[in-house]
Amino acid sequence: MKMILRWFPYGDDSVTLSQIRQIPGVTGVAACLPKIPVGETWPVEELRALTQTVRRAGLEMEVIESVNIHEDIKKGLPTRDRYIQNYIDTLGNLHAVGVKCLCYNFMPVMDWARSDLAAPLPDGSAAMSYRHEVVEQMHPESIGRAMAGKARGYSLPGWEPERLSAMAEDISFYQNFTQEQYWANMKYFLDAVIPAAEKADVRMAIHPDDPPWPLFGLPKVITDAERIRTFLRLNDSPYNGLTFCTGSLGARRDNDLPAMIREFAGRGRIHFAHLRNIRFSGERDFDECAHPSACGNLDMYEIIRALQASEFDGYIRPDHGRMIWGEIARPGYGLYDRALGATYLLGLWEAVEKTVSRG
Ligand code: CS2
Ligand code: MN
Repeated sequence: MKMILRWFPYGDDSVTLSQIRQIPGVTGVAACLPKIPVGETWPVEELRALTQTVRRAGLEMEVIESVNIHEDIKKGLPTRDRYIQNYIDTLGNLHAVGVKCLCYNFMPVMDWARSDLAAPLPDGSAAMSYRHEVVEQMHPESIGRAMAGKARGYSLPGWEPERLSAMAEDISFYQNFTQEQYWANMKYFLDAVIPAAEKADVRMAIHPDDPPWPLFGLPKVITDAERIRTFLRLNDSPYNGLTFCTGSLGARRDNDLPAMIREFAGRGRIHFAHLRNIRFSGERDFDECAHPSACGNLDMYEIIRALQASEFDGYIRPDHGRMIWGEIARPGYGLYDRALGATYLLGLWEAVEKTVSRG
């Protein structure tokens, strides 16, 4: 297992590589090239420069989060083949710089959604929160604009301005789309890309839908155990795997996270784990909270135990943290609370490991 942190290059992050290097036990980052338009090939020269920057700081860059998928691929338009070829070329370039794992998502139109990026918590910190009715009543474009307004000037991955402008049209495109059509487009993508991932030795790790239930009439895919089984069956290669995001999948109370980990990691299909905790405040409402089990509704001890029992050997990162101690940072991605989270998770990991090995 390797503990890493997400990091954004080119000054689009308040957190520096040297700060990350000083978090005990964190050995690398999940990075990205945020300026490449979605659908285009990631140039190998830029990837080389990025890897060198990360390595000079004493860290590894074995994980990329994310190479986003062009909407034409999700829609199944005839233009998709060109974008799929670019994706395949990107995989080759990732291999050339030593990347081992690629986190991506197949969510239509938008990535994650929240009703508030800085909701106050009782301890005086702030965290992202989700209130289903508030989100459903808003127009997606205005959610995007409201979120961007609270992003402290940093980019919001998955809510790029070009996506916002196409949002209304894209949402109406999917209104008469069946779930089967969406699976078929996904399979088309996987069958083309997974052989290239095998050749490049880059494990593909799809991120669950966040939140994991229908929103704005859009198809949803990675939401629960049954759908994940369907997804894994679309292409049986071990390179067709998962990013197991506890905060995303855990928002559905009927998802038994440790059982899902035992099933999917047991079959070698979890390559990356995003570990964060949430606190429920309604059936479809939750606040993000600090990582320890005691702070939220997810049992992090059982989650770590399930990962170890399944001989998970991938990457873990503490997912979103709260904004604490007056820090000003990209929502969810400050230094302090994620550093606390990494330390807590590493402590749990060590405790479980030693308890099991010593019987
Ligand atoms: C991230 C996602 O913020 C998050 O939870 O995990 O935005 C994630 O990076 C993408 O969905 C992966 O493509
Ligand atoms: Mn996540």
